[in-house]
Parts: sequence; C-alpha cells; structure tokens
Amino acid sequence: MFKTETYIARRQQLKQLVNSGIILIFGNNESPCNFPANGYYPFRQDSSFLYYFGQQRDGLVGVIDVDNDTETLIGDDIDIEDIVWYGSVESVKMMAEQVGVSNSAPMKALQGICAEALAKRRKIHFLPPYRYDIKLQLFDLLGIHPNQQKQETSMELIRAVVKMRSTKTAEEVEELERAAVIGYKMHTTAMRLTKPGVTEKFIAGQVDGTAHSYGSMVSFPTIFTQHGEILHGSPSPAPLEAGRLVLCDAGAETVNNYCSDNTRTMPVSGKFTQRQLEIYSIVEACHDYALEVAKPGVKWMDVHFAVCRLMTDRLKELGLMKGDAEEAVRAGAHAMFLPHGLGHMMGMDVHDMEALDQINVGFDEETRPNLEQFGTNCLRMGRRLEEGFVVTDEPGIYFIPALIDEWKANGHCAEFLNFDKLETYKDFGGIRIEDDVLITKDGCRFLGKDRIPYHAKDVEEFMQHN
Ligand SMILES: [Mn+2]
Repeated sequence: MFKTETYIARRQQLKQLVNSGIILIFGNNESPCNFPANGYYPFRQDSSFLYYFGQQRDGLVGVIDVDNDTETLIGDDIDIEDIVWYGSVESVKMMAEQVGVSNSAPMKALQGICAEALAKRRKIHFLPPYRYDIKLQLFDLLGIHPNQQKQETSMELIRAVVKMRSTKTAEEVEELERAAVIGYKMHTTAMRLTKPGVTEKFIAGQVDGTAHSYGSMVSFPTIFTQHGEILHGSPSPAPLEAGRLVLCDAGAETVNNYCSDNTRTMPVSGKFTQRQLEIYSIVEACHDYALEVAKPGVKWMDVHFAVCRLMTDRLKELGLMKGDAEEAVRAGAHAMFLPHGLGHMMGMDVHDMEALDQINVGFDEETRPNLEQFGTNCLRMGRRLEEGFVVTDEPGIYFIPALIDEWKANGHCAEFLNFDKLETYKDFGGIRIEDDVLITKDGCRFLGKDRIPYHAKDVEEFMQHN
C-alpha cells in the first residue's frame, strides 16, 4: 500500500473530475474455483478499487459522495468463525482510517445509501462490472439488469479514472520497476531451463512459481510454447525439440499489483539457425525502432505503423513481401506477419484498465480505432503519448499456416505477398520480443534495472553459460 496521503489526494482529484452525484467503486469478492470455499488463488482485488481505496480484502465497496464531500468504506467485519480459520484481520473502520476515509459502515448500509440517492434522483456513478457477483449486487442495489449495466455505467467516471490511472506517478513507476525485476527473474529462469526434452508445462510452471515467490501472482496466464504463431498459446505437455523456437510471454504482479509484461523467443538448442536469425533480427530492429519514435505528443498508432513499414521493408529483402512498403501497410498486408498492435497501456492491469473498455483507454476523440481492417482492428492503443504513460513495445513476426492458406486462396494482398516463399515458412512458428516502456519528458525508456537478454547474440550467450 502507498502512504495514506496518496489515496486521499487521488479521491480528491476524482471528486474534482466528477461533477456531482455518488460514486460507487466495487472491490472484488472471493471467486470460487470448483467449490465455494476453494477460491481462485490468490485473491485479486479490483484495480480501480485498489487505486482509490488501497485495501486488499474481499467484500468491500468504496462510496464517494461528491456533493456532500463524504467518503465511506463499506464492508462487514469478519466474525469469530473466520478468525478461527483465517486469523484476525483489521476492522473495516481501521482499514478506512489507513487510507484516510472518515466513515465506515456494514454492507447492509449500502442498500439504504443507494435507495436514498435513487429517491432523490441523484446520479449514481459506477464502472463497468466484469464479475457476475458484482453484476447481481448492482442489480439488487440499483435495479439495473446485468444486460443493461454496461450502457448505464458512467462515462464521466470512466473518463476520470482513465485520465488519472494513465499517468504513472513516481511511486507507481517504482512499483513497476519492482515488477520488472520479478519479470527478469521469470524470463531468465525460462532461458536457463530451456533445452531439448524439457516440457513446455514444466518450464511455464517454474516461471509462474517465480512470480508467486517474489510478488503476488502472474499478471496474466503465462504463454510458453513452441507454437509462437498462436498468439495466446498455452503451455502444453509436449517436450521441447531441438531446432525449434520457443516463445515465452510472461509477467508478474508485485504485492501491490503493479505488472510487468515481457516476451522473449529462444532457440531450444541454444543457437538460432540462419533462417531463424533472419526473422529474429527484423523483430529485434522493430523492437528497438519503436524506442526511437515514441515520445510525448506522438500518436502510438503512428509508432505502430512506422514499425510496420520497417518490418515490410525488411521482409521485402527476404523476398517474403514485395511492392511499395507504404502501400502494403496501407492495404494491411503486413498483418499476415503482425496481426496485432505494437503494444498496450500497462499499470495495475497488464492491459491497463481494459475493464473500462479499450476504446476509452487507448483512443480518444482525435484517434479512433479502425475496426474494419484485419490486424489494425486489434490495436489496443492509438492515442498520443504523454509523459508518465507506460506502454508495451511488442512487435512480432508469425507464420500462421491457416492464415497463409486463407489469404492465398482468396488472393488477399497478393500484390504484396510472396505466397510461394510463405509456404516454406509454415513450420517456422513465431517470434515476439516485448518490453515495457515509460514515456519520459522528451522520449522514453525501458522499465527494469537489467535487460532480459534479447539481442540474438546475448540470448545465445546467456543460454550457453547458464
Ligand atoms: Mn503485452
């Protein structure tokens, strides 16, 4: 938890950004895995609740009355039975004090607060719920059916939260740096263990364990797969095979739930083949190029397309693409290789604030998403960068057999793609290199004290010596 003043100041700012009414910020409840008392472990608090109310316990709701300038932490104190099983925890009153909230009340008080506000036709602001128990709770409190809740959420509150959470303060950057340190340990663990015969699942388990050992959990399910061309492929029980590539996309959350998100792609045998090296060096160049372009005022979408043009130029040299690079990118031909965006915001959520809807986070009035073009429609972020933003820089090149077949069959972007050559890459897999970038006053920098090896030579050297 940060110091009390941080939470007071954040709520103060929120009250200035939201004109009037009552703001409800729901914390999460324990979520059952296979029976009620066996919850998903560890408990994950809602990030916006954490941002404004800081407390990690389940079953809490923060209430901010903007017009009367009062704040209340709602929740039930635990009883003796819970104390017997789980140990005692602080009272809700004490938890409220720790984050500078003057009032606390039991959960049953929330119904009264909402009923009174509804009777007076006051605006009740809430964020889009993403857990079903909270949807039911909202239904009980406000009478809004779960199907209608998304459209009844407060855009005013969403905009305020996005505005505040997008810019990371110094104390948040420190947390992100801590997450990066755990990320380094995760990825070097994977590099150390990667060799023929070891299973994907075994290494993924060790990577996950590293996150749990030093922080609170993984920031998303670990991707560790020889099928790097499957963007979110899960680790399988298959043993690693010499000659193939293996892709590791993994991140940690600190105990305060700030995230890291990195990707490395390694040769199972410890040495890249010439063909792998050719593709790898393009991704490497794209990864580094993004850093040259990204700075405050530049649209992330423009960084994305600058990288796409560089990738296209380099793929032309290999004979995989052809024609005018500018036109090829405009036609979306590069999406054969890079069907996703260059990166996304990162913070307390690995896809930061995605629960508030990506269009509200990564885009604005000026920069709208292109939902028509394959690949471009996957951009999670397009808007102009600002100092304090944290984004991921994650170019990749993938050879997806089904996509090659489909585009070849219907001649899609045929003037920019060399399908005969593509055929010979169907067994290649995929390569992605990802790091987390902090936008600074006049440029940007990587997060993390030590770089996880990513230059081809460094990866090979690390694997040889560890
Ligand atoms: Mn990512």
